[in-house]
Amino acid sequence: AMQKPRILVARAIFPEVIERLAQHFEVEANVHDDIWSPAEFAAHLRDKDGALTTGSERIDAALLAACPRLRIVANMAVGYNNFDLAAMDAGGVQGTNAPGVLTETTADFGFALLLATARRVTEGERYLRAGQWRRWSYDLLAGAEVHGSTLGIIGMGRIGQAIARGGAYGFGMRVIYHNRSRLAPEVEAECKANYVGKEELLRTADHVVLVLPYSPESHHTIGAPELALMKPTATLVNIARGGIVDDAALAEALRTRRIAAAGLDVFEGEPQVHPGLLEVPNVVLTPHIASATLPTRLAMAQLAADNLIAFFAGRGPLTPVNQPRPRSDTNG
Ligand code: 8YV
Repeated sequence: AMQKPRILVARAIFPEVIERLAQHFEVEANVHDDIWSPAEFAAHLRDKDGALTTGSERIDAALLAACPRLRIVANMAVGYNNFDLAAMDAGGVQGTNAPGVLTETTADFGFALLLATARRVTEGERYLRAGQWRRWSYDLLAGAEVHGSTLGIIGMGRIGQAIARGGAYGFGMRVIYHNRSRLAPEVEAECKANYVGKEELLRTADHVVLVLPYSPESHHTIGAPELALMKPTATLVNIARGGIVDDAALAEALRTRRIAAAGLDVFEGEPQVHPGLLEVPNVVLTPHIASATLPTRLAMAQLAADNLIAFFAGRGPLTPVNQPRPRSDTNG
């Protein structure tokens, strides 16, 4: 009889998704969410044909060399900067991500951070909880306008477009965007968004939202030179990836009020957070939760599972991120 493919589920996820995978595969799941070093991850993966990962497991040439049976890694995330695509292409390993299902939820959270940052929501809560609230005053925790302001979006994929629509239709914002490539005119019109260069965006926007994928090219898209271009009243929101922003430069810009405030869901070296960011009051910090609603996380997990099931059924992956050459069979 044909052996079922062996799948590793690298992190604790929804039991119903693991049960579904178990109907198709021989599954080893990290149900207790043990913390694995890269070497331990490799040890669990070495006899597997496929894996479901969550975006923090590095898939590179050394790992592929240790896992000769591996054919596919399905990321339960839209981002896939944990994949070394050149190594996966060369090694014949399919990568898939989980786009679409988290778009609106993640855009919602972009607004949660933007509103909390511009209107100083968490500063206000800390002030109240510390017993400092004695009386009304005209400028107490005065923030920046959101409605009618200029929203600058860097990275105009699905999530960027959802944020543009929310800003334009929900808050009457003037939306400008920068992206590697310009959107089709009908998409620009639907998002009410105008394409501008990065410098113009940084100089003009009242609120800058980062929603671009992380790659060596997008490393430190926002550093000291870019922060220097921004308005002193501007806010910066990062819901993309740590490493898109130079966190040390941002902490300094917040400390010196070079910009007014920032809202950050992702960090360089997370879950570590740059100590300079923890010291300044004008930053809202959240632990990488922009996609965190249970319906959305379930849809992400199901899409990762769908990719594994379709791939091993010979129907091809649903949401591939590379086109690997076929891997030579080394099962013996
Ligand atoms: C995930 C994310 O929660 O989709 C992404 O790219 O960053 C988040 O939605 C995280 O990657 C873990 O899966």
